[in-house]
Amino acid sequence: MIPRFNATAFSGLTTEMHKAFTTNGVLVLDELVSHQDCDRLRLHMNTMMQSFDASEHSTVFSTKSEAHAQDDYFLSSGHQTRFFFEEEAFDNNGQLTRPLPEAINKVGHAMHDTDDIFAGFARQPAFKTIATELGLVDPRLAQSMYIFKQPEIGGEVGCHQDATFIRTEPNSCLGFWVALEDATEENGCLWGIPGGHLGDQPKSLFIREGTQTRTEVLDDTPYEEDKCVPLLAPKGTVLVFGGLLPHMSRANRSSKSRHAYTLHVIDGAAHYPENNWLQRPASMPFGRF
Ligand SMILES: O=C(O)CCC(=O)C(=O)O
Repeated sequence: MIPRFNATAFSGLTTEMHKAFTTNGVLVLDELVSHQDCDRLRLHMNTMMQSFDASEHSTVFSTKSEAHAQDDYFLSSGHQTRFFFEEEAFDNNGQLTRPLPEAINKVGHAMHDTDDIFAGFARQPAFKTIATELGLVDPRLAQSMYIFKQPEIGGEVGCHQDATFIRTEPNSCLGFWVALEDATEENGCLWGIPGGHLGDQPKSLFIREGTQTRTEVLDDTPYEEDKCVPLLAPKGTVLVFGGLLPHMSRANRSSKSRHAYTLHVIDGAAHYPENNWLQRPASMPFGRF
């Protein structure tokens, strides 16, 4: 069983926390984020949605397909705040089947730099401490997402490793997944394979070539999904996991949403290849905490 730690008064990783991360590849920190902060982020996202005009962009995003990857909208989202829809949010005529706030899949990938509220949240001292104590010499904020996992239509996210999408040499990708609402099996919590992070490279690489992307498979053995365990995350819990941890989430067919905020950090001391999909303009390098 994956241990859980109460992190209300977090001041640094304990030996037990270190051990849990090293052994399982994921650290479960309950109450690291206050309920007030969770509510503040949700409220702010609600305001952001009100100024978004869906008719201008109808990119349908699905992690099951790579069709999205061909789209400039996605490839240029690494330094902007962009909105992506649930796959089932549109009918056959391309019309939204529900109000915008219930149709969005996620917002990404640079709110931690483009928006004051998200910038402040992402730069909270606890995240920096964790990144540093887990060995990142020069932690840099690379990517963030607000994930809605909408009631009834929240799509599944297939098993993957984040180091497929955010590569450094050597691997240094570290994810912070923050439950802004209770994440349960019912509403599509994250699942992970304890100990599945122990290889030295991801099974595949998501490679950018100009305006195109492709996936290069390094190891075609399937993920051992039967070994996945639910990573239950009550509101305020933060899951910390490295780029090699295989993880996934199932579709949300329940009536409850499952909002989450994710931040991915890399080590500025490692090499960030130019064929990563997420490329920043020279004027906007990955920032520090
Ligand atoms: O929140 C989810 O359902 C999936 C998120 C995820 O896989 C990720 O952040 O890498």
